[in-house]
Amino acid sequence: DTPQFEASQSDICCIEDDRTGLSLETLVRGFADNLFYVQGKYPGNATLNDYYMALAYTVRDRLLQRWLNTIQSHLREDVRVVCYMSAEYLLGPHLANNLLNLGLEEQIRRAVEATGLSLDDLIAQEEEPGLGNGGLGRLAACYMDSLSTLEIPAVGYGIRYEFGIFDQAIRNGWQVEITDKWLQLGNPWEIARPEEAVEVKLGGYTEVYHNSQGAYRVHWHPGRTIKGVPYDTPIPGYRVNTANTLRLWKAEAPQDFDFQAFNTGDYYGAVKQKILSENITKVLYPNDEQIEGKELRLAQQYFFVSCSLQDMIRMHLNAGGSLETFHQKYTAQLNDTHPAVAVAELMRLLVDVHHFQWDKAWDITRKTFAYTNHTLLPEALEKWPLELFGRLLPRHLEIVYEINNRFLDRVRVKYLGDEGHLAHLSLIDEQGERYVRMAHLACVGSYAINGVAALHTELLKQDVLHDFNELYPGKIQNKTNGVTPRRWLALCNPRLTDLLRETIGEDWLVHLDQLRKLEFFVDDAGFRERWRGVKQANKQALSAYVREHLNIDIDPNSLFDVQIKRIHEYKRQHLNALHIVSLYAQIKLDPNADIVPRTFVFAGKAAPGYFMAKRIIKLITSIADIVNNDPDVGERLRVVFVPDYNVTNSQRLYPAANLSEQISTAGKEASGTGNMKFALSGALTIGTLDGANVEIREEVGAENFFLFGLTAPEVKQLKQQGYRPRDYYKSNPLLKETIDLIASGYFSHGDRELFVPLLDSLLKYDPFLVLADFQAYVDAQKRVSAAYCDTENWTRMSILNSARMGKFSSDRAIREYARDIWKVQPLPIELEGSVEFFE
Ligand code: 4GP
Ligand code: PLP
Repeated sequence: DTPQFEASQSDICCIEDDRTGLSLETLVRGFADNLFYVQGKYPGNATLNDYYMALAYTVRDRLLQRWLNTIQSHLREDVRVVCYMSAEYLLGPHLANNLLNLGLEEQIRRAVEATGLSLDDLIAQEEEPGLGNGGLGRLAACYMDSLSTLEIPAVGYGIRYEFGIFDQAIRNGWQVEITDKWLQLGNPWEIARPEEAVEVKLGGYTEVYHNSQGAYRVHWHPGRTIKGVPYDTPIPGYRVNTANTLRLWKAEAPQDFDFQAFNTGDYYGAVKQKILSENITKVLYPNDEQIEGKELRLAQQYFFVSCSLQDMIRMHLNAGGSLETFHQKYTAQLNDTHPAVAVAELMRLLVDVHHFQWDKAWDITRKTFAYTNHTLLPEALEKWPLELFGRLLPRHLEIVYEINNRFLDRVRVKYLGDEGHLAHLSLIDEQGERYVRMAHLACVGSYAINGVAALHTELLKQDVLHDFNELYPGKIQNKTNGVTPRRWLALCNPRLTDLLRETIGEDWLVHLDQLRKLEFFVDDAGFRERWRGVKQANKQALSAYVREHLNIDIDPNSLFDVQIKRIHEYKRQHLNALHIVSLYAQIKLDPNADIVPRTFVFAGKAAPGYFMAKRIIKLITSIADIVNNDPDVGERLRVVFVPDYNVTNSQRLYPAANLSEQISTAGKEASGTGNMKFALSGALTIGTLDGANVEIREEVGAENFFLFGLTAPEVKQLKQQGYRPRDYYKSNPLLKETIDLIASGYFSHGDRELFVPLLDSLLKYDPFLVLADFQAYVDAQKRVSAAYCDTENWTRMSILNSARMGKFSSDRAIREYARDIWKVQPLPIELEGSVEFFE
C-alpha cells in the first residue's frame, strides 16, 4: 500500500513552561540565561558571537523536546529507518532555517529586538558548516530537510570534519585557499555523545583459524584502533514534530592512550599516535582532484562507515532485534561510492564478529544497501589501488575478493566463455596497476541503484553501468534530484515569499506543485508589476552587497546573468567568458554597438590542485578588470566574481538572477540542483540538454527556456569522428577574434603566456567542446537579449518558470525514494506534555 505523506501539520506548539515557553518574557529570560549560564557573559562584555550562541541555545532548547520525542517514538514503534550515508553534508547555517521550520521567527525576532539587538545581525554571525564540496553534499542536506518534513524515520550519518571546505579569497585575481575553522567559536547545534563511541580498526594482518566446531574463521589483528565519537545535530522538519538526527563522527585516540604511554614509557610516541588518530576527520577532501593514493581519504570513508554500521547494529540489538532482520529494520543509502566500503564492512561484521554464514550475511547485506551514482565522468569514479586498500583494510580486501569470486562465478554461467564481460564487471580493475572499483562493489552489494536525472540514468544504463544493467535488468532506476523549498525559496527569497503568500497562500512550502496557481496571474499586469518589483529589489540588494564588498558599481536595471557553481571545465565557465569577450570586442570595434546592458556574475571554488580551473578564475577576474574599467564600455557590461561561494553567499545570488547559466557539455552534468534554485526564484535558463535541464525545460515549456548546443549523442558522435577544435577557430571569425584577443595579452597587461595553457588546451583538445558550441551559445545569448527587452513577456516567462517548478522539490524526490527504494512509512510524532525531571 502507498504510504501517506501528508505532513500532519500540527500547529507548532512548544510546551509552555518556564524553560521552553514562547511568551516574550520567557524567551527574553531564556536568552539572558543562556548568555549568562552557558556563555558566561554579561551583556556588558558579550560579543556578537556570544549573543548568537545564546540565541542559538534558546532556539535549540525549544527543539530538544521534538528531537527526543522523535528518537523515543522511533524506538517504541520499532519502525523501519532510513540511514543516509554521506561523506558530505553542505548544510548551510542552521539558525534561520530552524526558526523557519519551527515557526518561531516572529516570536524570536520580537524577543531579540526587545533586548535592543538585531536578529539579522545574529543570524549573519553564524559560521556555516561547510562539510561538503558542492552538489552532492548540498543534496544530502536538502534530503535531510525533506525526510524530517515528511516525518520519515531517518538518520544521516557522516563525518564531522574539523576543517570543512576551504574558504576562498581572491587575491590579485587568483584563488587563495583559507582553512575553514568553522568550529573555532563553538557549535551550539551539536551534542556530543561520547558514551556511544565505537572503535574502528585499521591496518595489521589477518590469520585463519578453526573455531571449536572446526569451522574456518578469520581473525583480523589490526595495526591500530581509533575511537569514533558521535556528534548529533537535530534536523527539524517544517512545521511538524519530527526532528531526525544527523550523526557525524569525530576520530579520537582510543581510551587506553594514556595507559599505553605509561606502560611503554614512550610518551611522545603515544602522543604521535593520538595525533594520527585525530587526523582521520581533520579535513574534507576537495573533489575534482586526483584522489589516488590519498590513504587518509580511504581511512575517512572506512572510519565513518564502520562507526555507522556498528551504531546501527548496536541499536538494533539493544531494541531486542536479531541481526537476521537487520535489513528489515534498516536501509542504508550510499551517497555515491564514498561510503561503498560499507558493503565489505557489513559482511565483516556479520561473518567475523557475529559469526553468520557467508550466504546468509550476503543476503542481509545486499538487502540493506542502495546506491546513488552522481557522476558519469570516468575520472571521478572512485577506485583504490589494491596495495593501498590491502594495507589499510587487509580483511576487507579478502572480503572483496570473496565477493568478487562468487560474483564472477555467476557472471561466467551467464556469459559462457566471454572473458570481456568478466573483465568489465569485475570488482578488480586488472588493466595495468590493479584497483578496487568502488562503483562495482556498490552495484553488486546493493538492492537498488539510481541516477539523479532522467538523462543521467539513461546514460548510466547505456554507458558506465551498461553491463550491470544487462546483468540486473530493472535494478537501475531514476530519481531526479530536488531542492528544499524551505531554504531555497522561503528563506533565501523573503520578498518573493511575501508576494506568494499574498497571492496563493503558503501551501507551496510543503506542496511545491501549488506554485502552479501562479499561472492564473501571468496575464494580470498588476501582478507582473509586483513580480518585477520583487526581482528588482533583490537585484538592488545584491548590487549594494557588491558595491560594499567588492567595490564595483553594477546597474540593477541590467540583465543579471549568473553562473555560480564549482569551477570545472565540464561546466564551461570559459564558454561564458568567451561570450563576454566577444561582446567586449564588439564594443571596441563599434563603441556605439547596441548591446543590452548585462552584469555577469560568477562564483565558485576550484579544487586547490585543479590547475585549469584556477586559470579559468584568473581569466574571469582579468576580463573583469579590463571590462569594468574601460570608459568605452560605459554601463553596458560588468563582470563580477563573488568570492567564497557557499550556501550563505548563494542565498543572495539565486534570488537576484535574471538568467541562469547551465551550460555544461551535454552528457557531463549528472543533474545539477543550482539550475532548480534559479528557476524557483524566477530566473530563465540558458542551457544545454544536460542533466535535469532536460526535465526543467519539459516542465517550464520549451518557449520559456533558452536551449543551445550539441546533444549528448551529438557530442559522442563528434568525438568518435575525431573532433578538431582548431577548425572551428579557423572558420569562425568571431571566435578567432575572441581567442586572439585573449592570446594577445590584452587582459593580462601584455603577458601572452598567462592564458596559453587554457587556450592551447581549447585549440588542441577541447575535451568539453567549448569551441564546437561557441556559435550556438552566442546565438542563444542574442535571443536572451532580445527577449529581455520585451519586459512584459520576460516577466511572463519568469512567472511561468517559478510556477512550473513543483516537480523539483526534494519532498517529491524523497517520496519517490521512500516508495520505490526504501519502502518506509512516515511516523507522525506526538509531543507529550512538559518534561518532568526528578519526580
Ligand atoms: C554532483 C553532480 O555533479 C551534479 O550534477 C548533481 O546535481 C549533484 O552531484 C547531486 O546529485 N556531484 C558532486 C560530486 O557534487 O562531488 O561528485
Ligand atoms: N554549491 C552550493 C553552495 C550550492 O548551493 C549548489 C546548489 O545546488 C551547488 C554547489 C551545486 O550547484 P550546481 O548544481 O550548479 O553544480
